[in-house]
Amino acid sequence: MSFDEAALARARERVAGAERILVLSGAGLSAESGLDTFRGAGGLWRNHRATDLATPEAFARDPDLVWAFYEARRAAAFDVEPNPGHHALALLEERLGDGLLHLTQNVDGLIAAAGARRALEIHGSLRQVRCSRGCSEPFEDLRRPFPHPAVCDGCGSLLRPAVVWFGEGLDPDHLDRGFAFGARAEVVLVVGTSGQVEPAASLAREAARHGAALIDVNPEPSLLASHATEVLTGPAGAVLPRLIAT
Ligand code: BJW
Repeated sequence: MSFDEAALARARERVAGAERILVLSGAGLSAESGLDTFRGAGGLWRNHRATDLATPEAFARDPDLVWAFYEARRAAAFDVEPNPGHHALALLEERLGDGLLHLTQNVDGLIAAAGARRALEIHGSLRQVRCSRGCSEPFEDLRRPFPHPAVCDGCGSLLRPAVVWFGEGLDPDHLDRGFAFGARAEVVLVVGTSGQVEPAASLAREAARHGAALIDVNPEPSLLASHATEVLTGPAGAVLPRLIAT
């Protein structure tokens, strides 16, 4: 870990003094649980272009390929445990109650497994599937392997993972809540995201624009670091427990 202790002390003071904290997390939060991130060395996209796997067009073209990718992701996510970074964020939620809003881009369910009850999964969940035509609500299906091809009871269209692909809108309620909360947050804590994907990154940037101190926890520089009040260069599992310690 290479951040300086003074930066950690300043960030800890901001977190301890804040009544409203917006958290934006990404794949790096789950890296220490053993899950791959998307970009960078060893990332999930290393053998494929994102557009070959994570778009509705890709699913329409080759549902078997897309399901094979998600089958592997589901198997990995269902087999791992939350790490100290997830537990620290769950503890912070318990401490702040309605004063904390956690928007996670992660689809692995690990923040809930750590005991956090109210994190919003803004890119969906690997634990759920849904009708690819959108005729009904997503529902939980943890079967392994998922019996693809399986079809929607309502309309007979293929079932797909209930995640948000490129070109698809996020839940407007999640966005409204995120932007509204961020506009009045004192701290926006950004953990384990490259900040390359929109509109997730804007949720953090907008909070900072409205005056929140942005604290970025990441072993590598992220696109959000230039907006940061404090950059804590290190892995979430090591940094977060110290950041929230009282
Ligand atoms: C650690 C660590 C450790 C490692 N501890 N850290 C504005 C401008 C330009 C483009 C757009 C725009 N608005 C919308 C777009 C288009 C597009 C987009 O963002 N494109 C960009 C790539 C340019 N966005 C969309 O299409 C979104 N929809 C939308 O906006 O709808 C309206 C609209 C449509 C079309 C046009 C305009 C508007 C939807 C985005 C959905 C993203 N979906 C995915 C897949 C989800 C399902 C799945 O999981 O398979 O979500 S893509 C993938 O990226 C996944 C992630 O949630 C997301 C973010 O990645 P994340 O979490 O940041 O991971 P990495 O790998 O990038 O970074 C990991 C970080 O962790 C690194 O920095 C490491 O250093 C760090 N790290 N170890 C802490 N131990």
